Order: sequence, then C-alpha cells, then structure tokens
Amino acid sequence: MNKPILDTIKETCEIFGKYELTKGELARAEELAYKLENQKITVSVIGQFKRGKSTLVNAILQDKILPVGIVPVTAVVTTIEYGEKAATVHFTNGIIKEISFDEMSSFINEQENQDNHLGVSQVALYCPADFLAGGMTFVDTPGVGSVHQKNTDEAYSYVKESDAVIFMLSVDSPINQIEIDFLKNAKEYASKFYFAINKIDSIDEDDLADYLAYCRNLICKLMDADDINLFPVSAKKNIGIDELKTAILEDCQTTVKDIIADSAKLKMRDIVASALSQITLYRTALQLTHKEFDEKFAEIEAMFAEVQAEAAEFAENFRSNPRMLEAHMNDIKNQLSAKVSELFGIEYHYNISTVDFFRGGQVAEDGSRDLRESFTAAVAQLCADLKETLMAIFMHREENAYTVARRINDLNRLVRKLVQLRSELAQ
Ligand SMILES: Nc1nc2c(ncn2[C@@H]2O[C@H](COP(=O)(O)OP(=O)(O)OP(=O)(O)O)[C@@H](O)[C@H]2O)c(=O)[nH]1
Ligand SMILES: [Mg+2]
Repeated sequence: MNKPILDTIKETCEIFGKYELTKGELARAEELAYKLENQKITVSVIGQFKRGKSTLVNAILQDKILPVGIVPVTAVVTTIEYGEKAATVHFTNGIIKEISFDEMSSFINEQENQDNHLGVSQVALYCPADFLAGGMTFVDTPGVGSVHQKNTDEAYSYVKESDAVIFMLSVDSPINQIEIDFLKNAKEYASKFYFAINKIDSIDEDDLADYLAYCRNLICKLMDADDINLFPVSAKKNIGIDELKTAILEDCQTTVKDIIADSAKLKMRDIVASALSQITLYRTALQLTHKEFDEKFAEIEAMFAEVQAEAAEFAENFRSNPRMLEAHMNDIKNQLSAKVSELFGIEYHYNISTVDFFRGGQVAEDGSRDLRESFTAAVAQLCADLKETLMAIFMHREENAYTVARRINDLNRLVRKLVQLRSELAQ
C-alpha cells in the first residue's frame, strides 16, 4: 500500500528545509502540501481558440457570465469560485481592483485588451452557481494557436495550476498539431481529463458517430489509455452539458482526493528531480580539489557570459515568432545541462519546454521589446541559479577533511533518499 502523498510531501519538506540548496524546491513543495490539505481542486477549460470554451463555462454555470464571440475573445485567465456575484482584476504589478460585471469585458476581451496590454494577470469572479458550491475553482483560459501568441502562453502556463482539465475540441475541425502538442503538455501536469467535443448541433448523427470514433481512437493513443471520458456537447444549445457536469461533480465528490493527490504526485516528481540535480551537482563539486573546482567554475562562468551574450544578441535580432524565444531557451537549458554533465559527470535536470518567462510580460509598441527583456532576464536567472549552487562550495572551503567527509556522507544519504522518493513517485 502506497504512503499518502501528503505524508511524502511533508517528509520531503522537512528534508528540503535542512538544506539551503533546496529552498526553491521547499517553497514549491509547501505550496503543494497546502493545496492538498485544503482539498481545493482547480478545473480548467482548455483548448484551441474558438472551440467554445467560454460558451461552455457559461452553459455549465447557467449564467452568461463570460464574453464569447466569433473572433478570438478570451485574452486572460478567468477564475470562478462560489460566492455572491463579484469580480476583481489582478494586475501583474500586484494591484487588485474590484470591478463591476459590466466592466469585465474590457479586461478579459482580446478586442478590448489587445495582447493583454493592460497587464492583467487574471480576473477572479464569484458566482452562486450550484456547480461551484463544493469549493472548486473553475477556470476559463485563453485559446491556444491564434495569432495572439500571449493567449497561447497564458494557457500553457495555467495548465500547471490545474488538477483536472476539460479539453475542448469541436466537430468543425479534425484534431490538429496545435491541439496534440497542447494535450501532450497538459498530460504532464493535470491528472484528470474530460474531453468535450463541442458544436455537435452543427453536424448530423452519422457524421457525429464517425467523429467521436476518430477522436476516441486518436486521444486514447495520445493519452496512452485504454479508454477516455468523451462528452459530445453543444455549449450553445445546452446539449450534453448535464452529463459533463454530473461526471465532474461525481468525481469531485468521490475522488477529489485522488485527483488532487495524483496531480500533486506529478508535480512532486518534478520538484524532487530538480532537487536531485542541485544536490548531486553540489556533492560532486564538493569532492573536487580546490584547483579542479576553480577550473571548472571558471569554465562554467565563462559559459554563463557566453550564453548571456548570445541570448542578448538573439533577443536583439528577434523580430517575429515568440515561440523562437522558447526554442532558444530550451536550447540554452540543453547547453547548460550538457556543460554541467561534461564538467561534473552528472545528470542535470531542467524542465524543458516551459513558457514561464512570457508570463506577466507587457507587450511594447513594437510588439516584442518586453518579451525580449523577459527572455534575457530568464536566461540570467537560469545562470544565477546554477551559480548559486556552485557558490555554496566556497562557503565550505575552509572546512577540514573530516567535516567535508561527513558532509558528503550526509549528502549521499540525501541523494539515496531522493532517488528512492523519485521512484516511489513514479509508481
Ligand atoms: N454551433 C455552435 N457554435 C458554438 C457552440 N459553442 C460555441 N459556439 C460558437 O463558437 C464561437 C466561439 O465561442 P467562444 O466560447 O468564444 O470560444 P472560446 O474557445 O472561448 O474562444 P477563445 O476565448 O477565443 O479561445 C462563438 O461564435 C460561439 O457562439 C456550439 O455548441 N455550437
Ligand atoms: Mg474564450
């Protein structure tokens, strides 16, 4: 019988708390523990632009609370929780402003808040819908894949906060590569999926049966599953909505603990892998002679300078697709990992393919200046984190051989513990 994940996380927090090197991982693990203890579940509606996500949220809540439309509409993440009707806008600079429902569209709507130039991090709504009464946070996200790159980035980032997702497809187009990529990414973070196939009012029954069989087959392969939850709906005509609501609420009542625990387990696995990288690097570095370490440190410092200069040049010449920044970021992560492996002979883990550095950025008049700044800042941070781990070595320079040996022994135990934890979390 597996140990409850909350126990595992708490034990891990205790371990992380003892080491300066794992303070970043400690904060992430503590946040997970808090969420598990409070049993708050986040259900997000995600998918390509114009699939009908906002219309579905309105249908589920039986309230035309969100703006919908024929052109890309949702530009910012909108969270909805149970409560008397109220709305607040959270800005990236930390300011929170209460607004009326009439004003909401000017913050959420892509046409009114183009490329989120107002710098909204999210809009939080409260609504007394039965569906929310159990305490879930229900989330409408911007659609991925439109020309509005920021919307895609916001949606990608928010998946990480989700425990369960309603993945929205629609019968008016076959599943495309944008959706496949997004689904693969979502699979890494959310543990429960509901596939809503929207706009079934627009095709006849035979075509629908073909479409559903096609979706089931393809999604099962993508999800590596024998079967999946498929919900044919028409958000606009209110068809199939009750079935979807009932399935979600039943799961929330009976298996909410499992859903949150599974999702916490996935997130914890990433945290432990990251801690292992820091510790393994530190331990290996500690075992080197001062001369060896100084040489390697100088070499990696030179690489930081090189990588940052290259990133600055790349950003300077960057004019178009922000995805290229992400690709370049992943390339830099790979270069740093490879360098650490080459110099220290260890595996160094990076979470590849995140778009965090786009979050909260303001798009300047030329549409790209701020993204460039976020990008170079993210690269600098990457180098600074790695440098911090290595700098810790200098603090123990003057220790005698016996103390160093004890420290290494202690780290060996810690690595063994983390490796064991990682394999427990993989089960
Ligand atoms: N025929 C039909 N049209 C629908 C249905 N649901 C949504 N639509 C239409 O699809 C369009 C897009 O709906 P939205 O709810 O704004 O889509 P969205 O996925 O939130 O779009 P973004 O926020 O831009 O990503 C609107 O014109 C809706 O009226 C449906 O069940 N049937
Ligand atoms: Mg929308």
